[in-house]
Amino acid sequence: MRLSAGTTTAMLLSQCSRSQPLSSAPVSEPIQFQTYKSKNGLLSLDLEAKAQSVQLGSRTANLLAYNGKVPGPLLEANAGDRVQIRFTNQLNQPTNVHYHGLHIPPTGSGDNVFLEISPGESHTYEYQIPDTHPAGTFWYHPHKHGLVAEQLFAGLAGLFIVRGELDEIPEIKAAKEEFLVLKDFALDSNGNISETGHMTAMTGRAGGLLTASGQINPRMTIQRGGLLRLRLLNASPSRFFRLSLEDHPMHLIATDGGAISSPTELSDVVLAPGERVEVLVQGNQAPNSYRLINQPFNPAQGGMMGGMMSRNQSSDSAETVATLTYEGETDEMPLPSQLIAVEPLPEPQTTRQFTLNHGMGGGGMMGGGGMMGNGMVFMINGKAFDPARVDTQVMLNTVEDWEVTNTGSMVHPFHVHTNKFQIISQGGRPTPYPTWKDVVPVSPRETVRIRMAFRDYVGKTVYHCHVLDHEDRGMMGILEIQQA
Ligand SMILES: [Cu+2]
Repeated sequence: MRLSAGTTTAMLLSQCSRSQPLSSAPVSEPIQFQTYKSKNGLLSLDLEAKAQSVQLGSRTANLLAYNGKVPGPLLEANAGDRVQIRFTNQLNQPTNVHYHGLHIPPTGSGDNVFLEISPGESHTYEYQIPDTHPAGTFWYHPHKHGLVAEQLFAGLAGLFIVRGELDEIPEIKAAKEEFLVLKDFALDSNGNISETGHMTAMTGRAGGLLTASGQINPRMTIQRGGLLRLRLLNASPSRFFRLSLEDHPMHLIATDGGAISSPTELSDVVLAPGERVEVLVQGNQAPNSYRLINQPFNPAQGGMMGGMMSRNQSSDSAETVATLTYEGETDEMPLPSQLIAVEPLPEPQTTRQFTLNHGMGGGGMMGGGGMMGNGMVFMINGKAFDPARVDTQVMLNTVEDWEVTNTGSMVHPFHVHTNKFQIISQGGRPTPYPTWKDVVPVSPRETVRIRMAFRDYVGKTVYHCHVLDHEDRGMMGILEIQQA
């Protein structure tokens, strides 16, 4: 799969990274979250989206926040719990809340992205997390079509942790836990979100200020001999991250949809927008400081777009996103040998094709002179999103393969709501072992084959590109899951 392919690139990168400038802000305070946990099987809270002044390092930033925090509060529930979120929209534009990665109903007051909550209005989200739901790192963010990139870029995102079987594995239970919400910002001299310029039509908005859980280069600690469980979320609307931790390999234990079968050692991790991983780090080095480094990563491949993307993302040098320091000592904790078995999905009944591309509004495909235009439209199978059209109908309790082909010039991270999937092959290479995913980056000229079982819920949901400017400009389709 992609992660192991990334390892090879990482070895090349680590060779060139030594000659590359590395910028590090001073190490700041440890990460602190406002946390809401479920009690007696119920996670209940008020959640408000509102404009808010927030401190980002030395800058005061005028952002949009959930409950005054950027990132929003950390929500934590167990498989089987009920969730009640009394949401109020105090923004000056419509919004809603998407529960990214959760396997819950896409309809009613569940993970319903067709809801539109007007300024000043409230809505109570109410649903049950199934008993069989995997433990994992999920998140919530706005999903009102046309405004998603703008609202997420301004700060509206938070973690939603589901606890379960993975958390009960003794080595994992004993590990210290850190939550890194990786997010870029672009601020003008007044601390307002800057105009992101004409290129965002193409590449998606990105900024040069990199934050980890709302801080710049926060301190994380590990005990000598101990284990650190790092949960990483890329909550940026279009920026990719390529992360490595100095002198410490990362041991992958979970992908988007939960645990993998056994830990896999990685020298670096690539995260497309929307993706998550969980890794274990062993405190087996000298008790110094070690930087978690983001290498510049260019998601556009080849040609002219490559140069444009790197300028737009203004990250020509590697940057420290967090710093690991040693504190205290413990008896040496081993890595777990087994996690949660991931069974391959059964053979599909149906195979479908999806083509990702872009063009100019009004029909003509993009020409050399047209690519700066604001009329850029992003499409799936030649069609831009239409809320009144069902693009794909599937039957409940069936398995399908989707072949997603990118005929455009930028990477498109393909995301499906409601049901997670397994990557069968990528660019013709079979995936070495199954993992649970809900976002997969599809490179230009590449086909990715994913396999999905439609379980438990009927109704309309969506699939889309997680470069959210692309989604807002049409790269989304409606999936209807029908009762057999
Ligand atoms: Cu895209």
